[in-house]
Amino acid sequence: MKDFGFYLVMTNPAVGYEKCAEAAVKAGVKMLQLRMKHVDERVVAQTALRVKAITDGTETNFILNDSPQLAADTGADGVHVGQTDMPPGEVRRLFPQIKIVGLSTHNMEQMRSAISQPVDYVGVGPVYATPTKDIPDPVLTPAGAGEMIAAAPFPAVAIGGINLANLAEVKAAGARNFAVVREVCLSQDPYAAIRRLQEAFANA
Ligand code: 3NM
Repeated sequence: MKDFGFYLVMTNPAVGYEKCAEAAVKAGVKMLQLRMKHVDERVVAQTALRVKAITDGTETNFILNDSPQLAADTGADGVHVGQTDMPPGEVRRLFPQIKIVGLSTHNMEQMRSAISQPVDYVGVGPVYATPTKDIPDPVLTPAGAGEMIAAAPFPAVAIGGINLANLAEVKAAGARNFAVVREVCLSQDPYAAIRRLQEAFANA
């Protein structure tokens, strides 16, 4: 898989999941993740089907967080798993119809392990402190994230506490892809928030 630049992770968008997904598609975002925590599986499935309807036939890949089964059931383009979810090799074996498999990594040891697994991309975080995760891993700092990114033979996505103000520092550390939750999901105008981030990253 090629580098994709900006990756939007949707958790509780201020304007709702559908409007936020529409903004991402309009802005040409290549990777869009649905990340609903502490929500009934039926609600996740319903929301996933609505997001999929919005991304279908566009250049936006729809990635579901955590659950390979639900990703397969809803026809998502991909699934993103964490270190305690189903391992990527098992996802590939059980759900060959899922095109894209991503894995979170939080330190160099996990990156080394990811390199021996059938993943399309990895998350690298948290670059900065973030309240978005219930139990965040230790902060990597841009330099620490940069070392992990340099070791990755596939796209690596910097995540955690990234915003317009620190984006240039993240790029300078070696990130070619980055993801945010709050910087877009807290906005009443997600399209404008996405465009600002895309432009700032391109110009950094
Ligand atoms: N994963 P925000 S940090 C979903 O370290 C997620 O893997 C992380 O949210 C990791 O952009 C994180 O609001 C939260 O800080 C990112």
